[in-house]
Amino acid sequence: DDGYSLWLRTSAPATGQAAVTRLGDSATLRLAESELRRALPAGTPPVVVATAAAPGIAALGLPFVGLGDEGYLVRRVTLAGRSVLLVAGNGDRGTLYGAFALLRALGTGDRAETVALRSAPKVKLRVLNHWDNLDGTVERGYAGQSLWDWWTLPDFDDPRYTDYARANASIGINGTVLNNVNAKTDSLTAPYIAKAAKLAAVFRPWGIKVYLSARFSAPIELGGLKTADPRDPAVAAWWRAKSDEIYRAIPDFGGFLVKANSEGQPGPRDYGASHADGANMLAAAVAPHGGIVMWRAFVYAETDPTDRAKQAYSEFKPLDGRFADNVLVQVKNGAIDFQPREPFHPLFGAMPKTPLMIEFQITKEYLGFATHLAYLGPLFAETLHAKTGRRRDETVADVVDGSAEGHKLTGMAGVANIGRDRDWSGSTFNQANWYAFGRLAWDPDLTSEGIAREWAAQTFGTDPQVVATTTAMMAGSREAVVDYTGAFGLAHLMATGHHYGPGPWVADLARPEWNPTYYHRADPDGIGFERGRGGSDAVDQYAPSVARQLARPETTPERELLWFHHVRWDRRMADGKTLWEDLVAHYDTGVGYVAGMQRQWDTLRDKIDAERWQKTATYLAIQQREARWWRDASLAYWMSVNHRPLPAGVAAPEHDLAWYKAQSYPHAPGHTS
Ligand code: BDP
Repeated sequence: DDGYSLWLRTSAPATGQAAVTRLGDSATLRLAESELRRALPAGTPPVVVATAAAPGIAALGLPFVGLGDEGYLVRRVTLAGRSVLLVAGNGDRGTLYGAFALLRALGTGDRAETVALRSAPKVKLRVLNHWDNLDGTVERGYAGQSLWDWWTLPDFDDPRYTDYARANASIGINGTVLNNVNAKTDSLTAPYIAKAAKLAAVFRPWGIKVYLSARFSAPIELGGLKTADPRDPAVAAWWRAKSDEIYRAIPDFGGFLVKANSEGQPGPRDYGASHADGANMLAAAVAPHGGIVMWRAFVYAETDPTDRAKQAYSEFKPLDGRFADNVLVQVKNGAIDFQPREPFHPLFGAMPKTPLMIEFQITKEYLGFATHLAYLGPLFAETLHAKTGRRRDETVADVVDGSAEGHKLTGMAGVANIGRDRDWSGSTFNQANWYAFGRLAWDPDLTSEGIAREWAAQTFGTDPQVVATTTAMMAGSREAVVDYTGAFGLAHLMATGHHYGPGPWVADLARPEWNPTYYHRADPDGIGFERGRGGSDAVDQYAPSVARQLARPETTPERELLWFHHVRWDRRMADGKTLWEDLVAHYDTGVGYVAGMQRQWDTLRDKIDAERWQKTATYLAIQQREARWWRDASLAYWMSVNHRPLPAGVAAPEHDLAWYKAQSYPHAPGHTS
């Protein structure tokens, strides 16, 4: 088993298939029918696939109200005198999601006789962001080349495009941004619009819309204009015409994603205009077609290096209320950059008049690439379930799903970990992160444990030992990465360029906030970035109650201590040990967790097919070696700064600091191009 089937394993034997009847006809309903036919176990009661409007359904009096276009019901009903299992939504897409939900329920142990489901997505736009380049490489992608073969599109319809759409539909993803946020203008030229249109046609019946990352300077580069100033009528007219052209080819085109004035990308600030000016100009271009703009808040300017973590808030908070109705501001889960642990971004809850989309990174740029086993469900859920302090019990999820302010346009974006590797995501367990993103985008209140169980049962089968063991491995795996790369809220400690291994000593990069030393601020006495009131005062970007808690080290959760405070190495921690002792212990806990996963995986050797078992075992061995590398290199460096001995009984780093500093991996995967 090469992992190609993801969590969608066909269980129907060739004979004895369940009876599936379809009421109504559309490409999407036909897919719902065929998905059930291919996977329903023999012996399932007769199934009827329909929409609420089909003959005979309304008379059943089922609770379709509130399900919207995408929600579904699965119920045992009597239809024309027959007892059947009805799978139905108000619209075709709801029915398709219902079909997948039924298969998921059966695949995780529910019985067809008693199954009853009713669900609607809480978030409207559930979108993958592909950081895929037109040359086939993927920025920070660790699962091979891009799935999109731009060269042979639009002629060649690779069957993988359909399989991709099917997998996404099965977890409720309804949008995909095809190209990198570091965008090239070529993607907006006629040939590339035709290529995107082909993908849109393949994805459409699966309920997936296509979006494009737009390069803000395109009116200059493609249109021959002298400026891309959003206030210039010629610029606005160029984007209107470009949008009209796209919509002629892709009538249901979703809209644009924009990275502006960030890491060298052009944007409205180049002309003294604001992010709102830029976003609204593009929004006006797509509005007549029902399109939207996802405008990223990921900005940090060279001119203000005092605290990078404060910049997005400083720039965007004053713009609250100034964005057009069809704009979402897309905010990373944390204020810096997808680190193994970040406190939730202070913008969540701080821009009540603006729909904020949350952006997670599914690809593990800072969590060991494709090789390390790190289940991100806990990372996603930790942010979504964090309390903003703005209103009683308000969570980040409430802001994202619109319930906090009544926003109807809502969204969640995930930077995809999908590539051409046979197993799509570089490893079997990475598939779980794609899966978890989709499920949480559908319902941000789901638990990461529940999602892990669902995924494991569908991926490896319902054998209780397999499910228990794999989910136990997954449960603490992200925390293990936190531990062996740097606990207590340390962040941005990675080497330069490839972001793979450790580089806490790096201090010589051109901009201050590119250097790990900028973030950890270790000195002989202590470590951590002071963001309290005596420091950068980033804490006051949070709601007053949260800010009060974070302002002092004594009341800051230990897991975020060094993110918010510079404290002494010999500070007493909750467990009575010093910070230094505890930090060392966490490195060992992280390394030990990986060894534990190896032992757990060994017990499944006879229960999992050889190919998936072996690859995972090999990757765990790589992870074990590299966790040790992170630990040893980090400890060697911290000791060179604090001149403290290791606590008794702790193993010394294998090599000296110079050795770790000398390691370089210029050809590590996932580069920027
Ligand atoms: C950083 C990545 C960089 C991306 C950037 C972004 O290292 O490759 O372009 O995020 O989100 O984490 O735009």
